[in-house]
Amino acid sequence: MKVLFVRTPMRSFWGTAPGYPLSIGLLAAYLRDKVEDIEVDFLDFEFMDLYRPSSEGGSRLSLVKNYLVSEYPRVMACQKYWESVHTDGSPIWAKMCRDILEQSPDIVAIQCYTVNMTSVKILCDLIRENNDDIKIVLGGPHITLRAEETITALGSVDYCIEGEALEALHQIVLIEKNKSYKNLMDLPGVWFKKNGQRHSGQGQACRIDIDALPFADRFLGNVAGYAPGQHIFTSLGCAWKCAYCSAHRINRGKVFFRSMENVIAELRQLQSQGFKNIRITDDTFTYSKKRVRKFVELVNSSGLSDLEFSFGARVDTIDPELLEIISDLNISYVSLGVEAGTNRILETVMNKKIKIADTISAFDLLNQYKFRTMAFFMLGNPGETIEEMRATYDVVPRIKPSQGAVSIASPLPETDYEAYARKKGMVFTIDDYYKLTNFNPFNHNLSEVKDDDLDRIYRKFKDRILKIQNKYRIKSWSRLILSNPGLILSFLERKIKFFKMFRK
Ligand code: B12
Ligand code: SF4
Repeated sequence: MKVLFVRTPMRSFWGTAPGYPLSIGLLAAYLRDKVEDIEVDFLDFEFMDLYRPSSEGGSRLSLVKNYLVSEYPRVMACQKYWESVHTDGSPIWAKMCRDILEQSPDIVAIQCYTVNMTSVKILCDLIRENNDDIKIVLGGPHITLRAEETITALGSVDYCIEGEALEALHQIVLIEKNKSYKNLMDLPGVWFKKNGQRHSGQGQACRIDIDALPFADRFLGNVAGYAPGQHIFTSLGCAWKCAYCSAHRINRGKVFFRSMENVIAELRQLQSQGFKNIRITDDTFTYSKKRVRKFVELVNSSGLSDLEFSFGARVDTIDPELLEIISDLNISYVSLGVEAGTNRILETVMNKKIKIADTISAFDLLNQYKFRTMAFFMLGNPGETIEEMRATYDVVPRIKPSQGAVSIASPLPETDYEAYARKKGMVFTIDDYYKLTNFNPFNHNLSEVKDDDLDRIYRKFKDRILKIQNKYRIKSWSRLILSNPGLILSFLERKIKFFKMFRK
């Protein structure tokens, strides 16, 4: 029995080195642990050489120039290419299908984020056109949010797993291995079709004991090309309910904590495997000071102090006591969602439960303690005016982040932003979910500002961020190269690969 995990490309369209997918590593390790005689593999199409006609992105030379002068033209060229492959019958899908069939899997398990869903549909239909026997299983955040819609819209798919997928996938593998269908209705969260009718097992599966899970497999697929570092979680889920985010829906508002001893055991394994940069994926790592203190103590007493960590925090969890605790940790940067510059957007529109004063005092403190920071901003929020966007723009020099990123708000499924978009007549389905990237001001503008104005502000914002970023990059590259000269080679390799994609 062979299970082939698949990820369709997304970030590679923008030339960003993708990270190794933690959830696929975990699912693979779980299956190997539970099922005898199983072969598990991973085809990561983020590493596909995407053929890009010069008419779509400009010549190689202009691209290099754009890359150096301003990020904006590059981002727009990439967005245009992304849109064209979803509408023009691009040959990349047939190539993916061939690559999958060449591996002769019994089950193809595809990871689904909303922005990938149009490509997932194209790919599943192609697999089915060419092969009747392979079972196709879908899982991931989009399926957790829209399982019924997906199984209804995708005739080619056999199973959709809503929510916690480890045990459900294990059971599907056993059923397919033993060719028996008797238990399907007993599987919580599993959607399937029988005799043309769709069915679902009872309810959504709950998270299982996370301390009992095997550690994620870190070596599936094309390991050499991934962005340096590995992801790890110490908790799953989020207790807040921000209007643009679906994290709280995915875990139904609950937060599941992993014991710090178990986290440390996995970190030891990562250290022994040669990983140094660790990114903690928790929605809010700083949720509990008590847990953070324990984490820092255990890292330092377990010979792990050479590891470098980055993590996400809410600005309202940053205070001097927390910063004293994490001062004993080797931190590359702390990520924070700044999002907007006015209390109206933060509180009324986003339901962030923070004020702009909280953001400013958090950054002042982080800067005072000399932590490097990564700030995330959003433009195009529901009902946002041009003055409110300006206020967000003006926050950047006030808080002085080390790095930043700006997105156009997108109405993701099951969020309040989606409800707002629908009221404005913007309804997205599987055929156009690809439009929901955070990079395009023209596809899903929820603000009061005209598309062209939003585009202009977005462009200015990107330039401002790029300036900060360049300063930061020079500093951190020098630091990295001094500590690991081999990295410069792998960086150059990645950049050469990226520019080659643009050659005719
Ligand atoms: C960490 C994280 C990232 C990391 C990924 C780290 C990594 N390399 O693994 C980074 C920063 C790279 C990232 C990027 C993006 N992310 Co993100 N991310 C998260 C976060 C915070 C945690 C995800 C996680 O790893 N959880 C731990 C794993 C074990 O649990 P899980 O993801 O729930 O997975 C379970 C099931 O979903 C399922 N499953 C997952 N994959 C698969 C695959 C198969 C085949 C099957 C059967 C099942 C299955 O099984 C798992 C075990 O039960 C979530 C928020 C959240 N709390 O869920 C957002 C979240 C998933 N991200 C989101 C988004 C939008 C993105 C981006 C599109 C952002 C962007 N504009 O670029 C990209 C897309 C990345 C991609 N396609 O490759 C959205 C997804 C919403 C949606 N409707 O699609 C979320 C929910 C946050 C939000 N804004 O609402 N992300
Ligand atoms: S934005 Fe952050 S704090 Fe808000 S709901 Fe999402 S994960 Fe939670």
